[in-house]
Amino acid sequence: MISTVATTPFEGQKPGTSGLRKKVRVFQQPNYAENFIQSVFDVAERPAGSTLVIGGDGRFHNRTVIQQAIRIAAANGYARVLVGKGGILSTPAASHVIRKYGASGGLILSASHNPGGPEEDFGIKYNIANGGPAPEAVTEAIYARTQTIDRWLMVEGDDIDLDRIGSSQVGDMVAQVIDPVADYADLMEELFDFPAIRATAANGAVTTAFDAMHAVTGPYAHEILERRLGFPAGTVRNGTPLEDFGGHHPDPNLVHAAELYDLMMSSAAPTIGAASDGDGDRNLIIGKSVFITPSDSLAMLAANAHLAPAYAGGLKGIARSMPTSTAADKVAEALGIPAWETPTGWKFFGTLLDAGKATICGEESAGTGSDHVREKDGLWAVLLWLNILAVTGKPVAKLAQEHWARFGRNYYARHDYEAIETANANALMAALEDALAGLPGRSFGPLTVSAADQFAYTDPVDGSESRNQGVRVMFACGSRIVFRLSGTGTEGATLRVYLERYEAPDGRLAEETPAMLADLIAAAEAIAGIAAHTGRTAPDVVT
Ligand code: G16
Repeated sequence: MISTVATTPFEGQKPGTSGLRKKVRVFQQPNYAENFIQSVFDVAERPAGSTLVIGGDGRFHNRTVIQQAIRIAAANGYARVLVGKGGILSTPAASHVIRKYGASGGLILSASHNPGGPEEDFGIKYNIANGGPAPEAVTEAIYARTQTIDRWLMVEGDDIDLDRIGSSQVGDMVAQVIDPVADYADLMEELFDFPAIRATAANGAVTTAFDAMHAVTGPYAHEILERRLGFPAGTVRNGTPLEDFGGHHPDPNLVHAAELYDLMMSSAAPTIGAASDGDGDRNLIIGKSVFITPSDSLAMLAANAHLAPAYAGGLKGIARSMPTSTAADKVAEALGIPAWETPTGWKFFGTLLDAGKATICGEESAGTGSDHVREKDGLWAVLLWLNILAVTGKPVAKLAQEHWARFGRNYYARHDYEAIETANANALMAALEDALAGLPGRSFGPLTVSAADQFAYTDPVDGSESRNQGVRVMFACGSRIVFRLSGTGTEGATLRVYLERYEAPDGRLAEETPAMLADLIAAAEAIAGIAAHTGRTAPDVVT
């Protein structure tokens, strides 16, 4: 039986960089999740008889919202939902399942790298039929609907058993619980040279440590790295998904994956260390004694992708988000393929991938992926690295040195100032915008500004426009500072300052990053008045 539940709109159900992210207690309010899910169904393109995919990263509140979503989907005319066993589907696996089974879309329940637990974060993201995050036109329509919603629909009935693979009936809809790992693992086996990787795992030529951070990639990594590729048991660390990620912050960076970093800098380091985040779309890559920045990883993967079977025919193009370093552009130039620069947010890559304009995409925020799905993919990046290591027989540090000697090196860091007062952050950005016109020609220490603007983007495929995507300050020497406010936080505002300095192949390629960026750090403070606006004299996180 279908019930209609009267409701009133909530303020602020506006999807950010990647879906709606709020504290769990916000989502626990009666009607809060229901309003948002119903708004999605009210605006989503979903022909009669559609299939919906539902899965999440296993964080606290995941199972509750999945049961709600199933009841609401059944009342809204879906013919079938596919749900990952235990409510689990990594974000890239969900993207694959949407594509493989021809679903009209999917709900991904995750707050990604944000902490989990009753006092922490939750999120809901809608992906469209291509498997990728809904583009801005759709998220804006969803938001508009949340502001006028007056009812949501549900089929009454018991919860379905999320822990048993099989089908059950919810009203007229079939709810099918699927193995969350199998389809994804099969896809990875198609893309990469598993026999070559397996051989290096068997003879010990390549060793690896993968930190799943008690998040969603544990089951995927156990299956792929240990069972299918034969790396020894124990290769996957923190491999059991926990609702609160063991109390940790499931963000694969040098701060939150410090244990892995320490291992990789020690004499006991394996060939490669890697980690992924809450929902499995981000990656961290550290070679023995060498951290590879996400921007460099994108460039190095693109330069060597032809060594993996899926990319042996070459790449169609490389796309990166604007704040990501320009290292990948140099690779695109050498390969004679286009380089695309998009706003922050994986959703902006979807049109380029669908149109065959790009094969590999990446972001400074630890995301890399390809046209195999429409999300960034943490384990994909790790497997492509393993494939490259297996085929070349070279250690990560050597690959990096050779890359920089050929393309030059983009020293890079991101400084985050977290949970600052929203009003102060907005004032900082407004002052920066006001100052833009007067910046060209001014010098800050040895750096002279050559151009400064607010990044705007016109999608080359569908012509849609996105403005105010971050302030760029470019210097005559080729260095760059970008300022923008994060769109994924749940507390106050987070200011991100992205610093980049390029050294040509005949330049200083083997220096320490902080020293190389010192002048840019000082210039960022002088230009933006970070301390004056925020009261902070140092970033909370440096990645
Ligand atoms: C999301 C988006 C990414 C983006 C990142 C950081 O990642 O999918 O495209 O780069 O947020 O965004 P912001 O700088 O606005 O916080 P994830 O892994 O959180 O879904």
